[in-house]
Amino acid sequence: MAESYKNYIGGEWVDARSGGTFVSTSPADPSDVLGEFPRSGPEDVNAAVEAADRAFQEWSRTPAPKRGEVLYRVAELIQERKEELARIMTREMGKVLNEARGDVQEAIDMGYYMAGEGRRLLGYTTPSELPLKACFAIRRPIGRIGLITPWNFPIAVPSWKIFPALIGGNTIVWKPAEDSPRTAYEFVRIFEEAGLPPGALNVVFGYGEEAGRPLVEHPKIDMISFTGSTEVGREVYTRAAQKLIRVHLEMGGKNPIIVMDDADLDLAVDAIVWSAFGTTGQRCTACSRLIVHEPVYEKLIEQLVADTEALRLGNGLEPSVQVGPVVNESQLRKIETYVEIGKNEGAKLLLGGERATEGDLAKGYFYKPTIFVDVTPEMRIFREEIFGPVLSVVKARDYDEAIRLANDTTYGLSSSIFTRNVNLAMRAIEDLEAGITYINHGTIGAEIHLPFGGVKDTGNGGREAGLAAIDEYTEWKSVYIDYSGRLQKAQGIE
Ligand code: UN1
Repeated sequence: MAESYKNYIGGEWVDARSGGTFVSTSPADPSDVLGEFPRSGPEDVNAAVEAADRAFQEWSRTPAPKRGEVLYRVAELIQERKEELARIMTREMGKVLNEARGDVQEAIDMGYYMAGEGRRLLGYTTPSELPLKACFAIRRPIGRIGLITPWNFPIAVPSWKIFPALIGGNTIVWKPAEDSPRTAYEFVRIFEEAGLPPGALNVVFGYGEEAGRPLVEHPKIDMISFTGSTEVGREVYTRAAQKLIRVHLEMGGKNPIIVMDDADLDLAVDAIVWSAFGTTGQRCTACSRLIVHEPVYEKLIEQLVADTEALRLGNGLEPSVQVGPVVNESQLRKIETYVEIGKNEGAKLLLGGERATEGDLAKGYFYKPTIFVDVTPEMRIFREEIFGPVLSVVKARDYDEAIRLANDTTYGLSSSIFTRNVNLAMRAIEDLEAGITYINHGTIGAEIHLPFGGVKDTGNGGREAGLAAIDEYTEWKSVYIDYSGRLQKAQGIE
């Protein structure tokens, strides 16, 4: 029997009103069950939003430095439980233990960072155009915020949203991905233990259509922050537009690495392997397009294939494993479909291109790291996000062509160039159309105190993490204090 877990609403642990449940299992071995979770619907979402609404008065009026103290305790507890959380994460969504630790570390970092923001939350003062009048701008909470988060960073990504939302004085209803509810549960327990007031953070488990959609549409939800596919994000945006609320979207990527002929090839290969096949290619920042300057093409590919072939697949709990399973069966099918599409489009499959089924791998959803060459920009494997261990390689004659190819995408999250030429590196920072550009580093590994997000169809203009997070989760109020004792009209009106 699977252990059963509940929603967290107004500080109480409760079942779904319908009594429905779903089960979370390990992608490395589906017989390993992580628990049974409430399959929430509109009534549960409504109860959670009402709880967030009731909690708002108190939490939003708690001085920000005091809110920060709660966040600080949360970060400390995550730190204490880092290993336990990482192990549950690896079991539940498959990423290798080392990477799961990194995922938890992002939450620790974000917790401390935003706890400190409680003593800043800086606004500004500025002179008035009139005498005897003061002006300043302050940050106010937005209200009740709905969060919808993915399974691929089941603690890090929620932490990028929850910590800044809380420090800003908002209350939250969170709908975590149905593929990583147990990890979400463990995370929420820590907020409870740290003494966050009831209702400030509520969690409803379940599916997008059943629980996510009513959250987006709920009249008392003042903002939605969503990380996931561009397809779903577009729907969230459209529905939320009816209510004219703020929507933060973090979506797909088709992130390129450019390797120029003067690059350190050993370094480039290490970075490509890490960016394309780390987290089994399931990062929104993963490198899925490699653009290689012709003179080093043969050499780079040879080395890349050798290193990729040597990667060890398996259960991420084993320390020597480098690549875990993909998250579930439907994701596995999607990858298989794209590999067939790539072959039919005429790309040349150099490596992988099939499930890995040796020994224990047969139990789980393992897919061999896959490399396609002779890819052209029209091909779907060059254009569409696969979210798996599939890398498409193209050749470029020179820097300008490499940039053109890199930018020939509807996405714009991360990007990278390997070159020792400082002029080219600086030009690439200007030329690459992306929210993140790395020089001599792969496309993954963003740090939490810098803005994170992308251009084009990757987002809708916002950024999370860094100082940008404070802007996302607060609203500006401008204040004018006239101490002249007479009616002074602005804009010089007599
Ligand atoms: C994501 O894939 O949704 O930059 C987030 C990175 C990580 C975060 C990825 N720090 O790869």
